[in-house]
Amino acid sequence: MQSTPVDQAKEDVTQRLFFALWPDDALRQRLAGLAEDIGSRVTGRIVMADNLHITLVFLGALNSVRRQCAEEVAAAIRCERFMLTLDRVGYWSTPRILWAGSMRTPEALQSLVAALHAGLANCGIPLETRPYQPHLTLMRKVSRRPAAAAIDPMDWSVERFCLVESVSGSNGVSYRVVASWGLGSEKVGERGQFSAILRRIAGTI
Ligand code: 2AM
Repeated sequence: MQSTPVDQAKEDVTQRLFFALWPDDALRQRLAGLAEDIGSRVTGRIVMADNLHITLVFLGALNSVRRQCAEEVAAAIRCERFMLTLDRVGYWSTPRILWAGSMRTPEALQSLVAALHAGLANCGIPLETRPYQPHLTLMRKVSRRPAAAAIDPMDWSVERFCLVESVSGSNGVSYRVVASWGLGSEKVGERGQFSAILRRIAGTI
């Protein structure tokens, strides 16, 4: 079928998108408190509370066809829920960011990112090739490494992941969740119910 000028126009509209873990309000407030606390001792720009997140895969500008492909990949993911403990603050001098992260990356988090990468390979989206380093950016434009400071560990029970749009406005960039998918037992539960039905059918034969 030939594409019409309207189809063409739709394909040309792009959104800047990424897959992310999105903290709930309580965790978001704790993280914002941590950012403010560090921000009182370090020069830089504190990330506003509403924008705090952990990127899983950065996708960049996608047209509607590629976005649809990315969403289909996400919907097909079967990964476990996991607990992520944010227990350290780190600093990278090249992007000049200060971030919160974990001493231990859960295997399920690595699997989720690997599954997304594997699926997205069929969507024609150029992806990051560097090893995945989960981090939640707290401050940007930080000019020097701050003195090491211990933080109270924050346990994050991760049950969903999201597709997020990055929107540039007069007040800077803001992020908007455009879709999300459950992890673990929601889907395991569906499979579990299915197996139970199969067992019941098998029992009647
Ligand atoms: P950062 O927090 O370390 O800057 C939206 O831009 C999110 O995608 C941010 O969390 C950002 O990580 C991440 N990201 C990863 N690769 C990116 C890239 N090439 N350009 C912009 N953002 C990127």
